[in-house]
Amino acid sequence: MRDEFDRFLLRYRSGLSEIETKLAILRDEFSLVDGYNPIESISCRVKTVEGVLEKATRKGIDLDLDAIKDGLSDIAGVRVICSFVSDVYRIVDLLTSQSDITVLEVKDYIANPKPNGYRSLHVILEVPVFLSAGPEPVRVEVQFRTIAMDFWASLEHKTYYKYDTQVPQHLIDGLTEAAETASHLDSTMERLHHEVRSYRPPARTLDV
Ligand code: 0O2
Repeated sequence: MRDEFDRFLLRYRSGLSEIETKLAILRDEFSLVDGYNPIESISCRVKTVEGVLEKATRKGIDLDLDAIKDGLSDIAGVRVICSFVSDVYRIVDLLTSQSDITVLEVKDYIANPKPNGYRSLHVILEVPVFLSAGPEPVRVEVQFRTIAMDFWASLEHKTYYKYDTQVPQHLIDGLTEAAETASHLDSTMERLHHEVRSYRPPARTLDV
């Protein structure tokens, strides 16, 4: 069973490599052609066997590989951190319009934040992985966020982990307020960024 599970997870690791390569190519091209890199970082993880079994059990999914494959969308996860909200949408468009990518679901928590203030854009997609037996579609969850959204989500996650869901109300309120501040910061930074990018310095005259 363990061997079978390791083979099962290998597909997800391969799917992650495919997506990571696509994103790295976009990042490198932007850096070269535009002189500007819209992607701050890309991180990938495949859930552990224990993590997969725990989530499947929690969601009432049968513990067989076919049911797990159908029932869980985040066995393979990629997180893409962008500088600005407009970069998030630009990279999402460029990735999801590639001909070998099938988009299964988009959850836009930037346009529609969660009540606690969580903001990110999640895309669940399928990418083909070419194994010895032929191509196989592999499901990957890609989370896109800005630096400010990531800063907030990391602290919120740590808070819930530490208090084991019994988070005091003043911390919940503080986090919701901080989410508003982060959103405001994103808007301000985006505006400043556009102004700086469109600035053309006046032509210098030569003093002879
Ligand atoms: P981990 O450890 O990050 O993988 P799902 O539970 O995925 O089947 P759901 O809740 O509809 O279904 O999915 P959603 O809303 O797309 O959220 C999935 C992932 O988004 C979470 O994975 C988190 O990584 C992140 N996320 C969603 N909501 C929040 C939030 O309020 N705060 C923070 N910090 N992260 C959030 P996991 O499996 O919960 O955790």
